Amino acid sequence: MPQSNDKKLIFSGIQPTGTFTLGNYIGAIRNWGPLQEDYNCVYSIVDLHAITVRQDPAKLRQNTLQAYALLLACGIDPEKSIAFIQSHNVNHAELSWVLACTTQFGELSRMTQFKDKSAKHANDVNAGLFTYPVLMAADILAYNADLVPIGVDQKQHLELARNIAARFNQRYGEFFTLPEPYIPKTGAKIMSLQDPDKKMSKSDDNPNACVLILDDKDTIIRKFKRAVTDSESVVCYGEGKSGINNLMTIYSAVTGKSFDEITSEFAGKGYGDFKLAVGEAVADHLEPVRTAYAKLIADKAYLKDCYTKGSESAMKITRKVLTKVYHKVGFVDQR
Ligand code: AQP
Repeated sequence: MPQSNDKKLIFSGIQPTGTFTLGNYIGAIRNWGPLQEDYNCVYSIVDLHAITVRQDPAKLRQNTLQAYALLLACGIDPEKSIAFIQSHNVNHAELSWVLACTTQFGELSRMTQFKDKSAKHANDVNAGLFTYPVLMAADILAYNADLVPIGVDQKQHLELARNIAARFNQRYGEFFTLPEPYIPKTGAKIMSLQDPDKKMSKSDDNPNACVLILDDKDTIIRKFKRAVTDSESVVCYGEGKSGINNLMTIYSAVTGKSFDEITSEFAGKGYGDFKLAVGEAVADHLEPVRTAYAKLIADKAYLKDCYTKGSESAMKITRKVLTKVYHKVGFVDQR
């Protein structure tokens, strides 16, 4: 995985909390592949983040391997990018501790994801859930990343990472690059098919709320047919039409058509025709990912080779950064 000195560095991660949704795909992961040509890219399956919510250990291991295979199936080339599993690089957790000591309790209390997730998991509001954004800052700053491709839901966490970096620089001297968010123009927030005012999430309890990128064609079409819309029947983008707006965003993201083109295409047709067309377009778009995934997941030795090499490369970059950080904060040099 050649990393060139004259290219900017990109870091992004995704949690192995289940099969990726269409939201994860459109908002984040499908944008990662094309970036490999112009940037040094580091992509991680962030399993340390996943345990902020209770996980079944056997299932987590299985989900992590699946997520890694999906990463490659979605176009991440381990020869071009560093693709690794977060827990294989201890430097993330180590840097996280130092950064936690430059993060304020009040800042973390304002994070909307913490508020949402602590409400959803009221019987397990653990310290990891609270400090999640510090670990995310460490993920990014450990590479001095310039850009972080994310969906809109992670924007607040990225702003916090910038604040943490700026505070560290102010205390200890300029060191960390302030990372910029890289948010797609279309599809930065794909909404639930059953509650279009809520984002589509892997961990949604309602299986009809999200399309998983490994769902087969019939399942995808069925989920779109059941998608919640409004009582009108005109396919056009507008206020109070969050269900249709979401379906138009999805259709636009997979076909490249503009909203005006979509409205013309379905003029005089009802929502039923539109939902079917969205389902078919999404299923066809995801077909190559499903095929590539089936091949990759059957070759565990290849996957192991890729994630082992990935973590070795990731460790090399981040150890250098961490050594400098330790020196800056006043720890005695090891050698
Ligand atoms: N609905 C979405 N629309 C657009 N982008 C999204 N992302 C997540 N959901 C949507 C983006 O996907 C990347 C990886 O996210 P993650 O798995 O690390 O965490 P998340 O944001 O918490 O995603 P989920 O699916 O909602 O996971 P769970 O249910 O486990 O919490 C990020 O760049 C995110 O912005």
